[in-house]
Amino acid sequence: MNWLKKRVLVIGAGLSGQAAVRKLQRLGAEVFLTDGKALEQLTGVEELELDRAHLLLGSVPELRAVTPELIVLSPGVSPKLSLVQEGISQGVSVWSEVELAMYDCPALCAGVTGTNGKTTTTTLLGELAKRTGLPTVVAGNIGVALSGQVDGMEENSIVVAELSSFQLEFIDKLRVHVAILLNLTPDHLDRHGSLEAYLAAKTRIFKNQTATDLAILNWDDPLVRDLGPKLRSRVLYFSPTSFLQDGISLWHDQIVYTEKEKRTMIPIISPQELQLRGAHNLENVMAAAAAAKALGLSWTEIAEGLRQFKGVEHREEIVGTFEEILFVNDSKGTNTDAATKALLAFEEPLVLIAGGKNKGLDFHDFMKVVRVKVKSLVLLGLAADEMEQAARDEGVQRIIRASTFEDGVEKAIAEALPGDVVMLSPACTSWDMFKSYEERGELFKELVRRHYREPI
Ligand code: UMA
Repeated sequence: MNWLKKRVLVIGAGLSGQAAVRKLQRLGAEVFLTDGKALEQLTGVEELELDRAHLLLGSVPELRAVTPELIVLSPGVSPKLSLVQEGISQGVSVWSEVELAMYDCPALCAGVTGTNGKTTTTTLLGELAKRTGLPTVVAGNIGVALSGQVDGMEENSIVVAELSSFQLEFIDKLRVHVAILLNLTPDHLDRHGSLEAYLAAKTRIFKNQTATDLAILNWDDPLVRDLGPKLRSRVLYFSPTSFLQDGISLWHDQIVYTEKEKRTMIPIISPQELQLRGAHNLENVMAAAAAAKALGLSWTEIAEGLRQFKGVEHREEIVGTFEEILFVNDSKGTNTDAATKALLAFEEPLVLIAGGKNKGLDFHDFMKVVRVKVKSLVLLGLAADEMEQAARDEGVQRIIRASTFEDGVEKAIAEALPGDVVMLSPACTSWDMFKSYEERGELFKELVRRHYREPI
């Protein structure tokens, strides 16, 4: 493609948009950037080398004011935007930022999509992929735009990409050599309109696969399982609940790889050896292991990587065991769904620290799980009253109120006995007390270590 002076309109000036602008400028294109926000509301845009004529901020420009040959769409921007619709109707190509990032990248691409577990699986697969010794980049929906990260990569390198439905909706030639689809439950329906449309966007991860590529599918998810026979690529299933004659599943408390035709069964690792907890994480582990094998690692190398993987920071992250009490930082559990999953991942008696700023969720269903799983509930933050009410309605017995975050951690420690788990999984955002869930999680870890006089 000849990029020189090609007129390209980038919509959205966040992480993806800014990375796309930089890449397009390197390619020699004439780049226009638009965003509904004004310059003062955006960060980083001033550092882009764009003059006023090419920065169209604060309102949606008319297509004819730009006459682009290509539109690059940030994932958070709806394609229903009139500008995009008009472009499509006039035959202008629309690419997502990941398409632009990868269109000239010869590296092997391993992509992860699904409704839940994407970040854990992508991070784990990234760690495993690094064990190949090949140059490896981990990026995408995980919080780092792919454009800019993959420049200069060669054939003998690996891109591990977390891909959202928004990003996949506008891929064109992007070939994902090893593609994982973890699961599909209704999500982002406001954007996609229906479950079918959401599924269609997710399955675009397989769009450009060939017979030599690999699709890794969840056997336990009927929507995902049914896709198998329809794909051009090789298919490998995984299942933590049913034994598979071909694929990755559980056999006598071992994660095993089986191949019926070759009559082989290879034990990979026992779930007990993993630091990740919970049934949902078994899915993530199986999928990442299957992909890592396709990237060239041996099962022994994969097992070693799995054993060492501590999880994603702030998501069911093991802080450590102090005086026989296990501390878990799940600060990323900012909604009731995520916090419920975290609670279900542990068998031990739990002391839960919850609360913060409510996202508008109802806490009653969550408190039903708390009643069964949690021995002491420590509540703090803006949502504490509302959470206490829901907890009382659902019959939660031991509820303790904390005045500050520090007070909450100390009260939780005081509640715990050897063999217990103390977990921060707030089911709320951090914005009443912190800038981000990361800051909240960091303070939790620091307070725990300080209490036990561990070096921080
Ligand atoms: N904007 C408009 N008009 C609109 C909508 C948005 O101008 O109609 C502008 C906003 O004013 C803002 C910019 O677009 O300035 C934001 O673009 P964006 O929402 O695409 O955000 P980015 O900063 O580019 O981040 C995106 C992903 N965000 C979304 O998909 C919403 C990030 O995923 C991703 O990490 C990043 O690209 C790098 O690849 C986040 C996410 O929440 C983590 N993803 C969703 C999820 O996981 O559920 C899909």
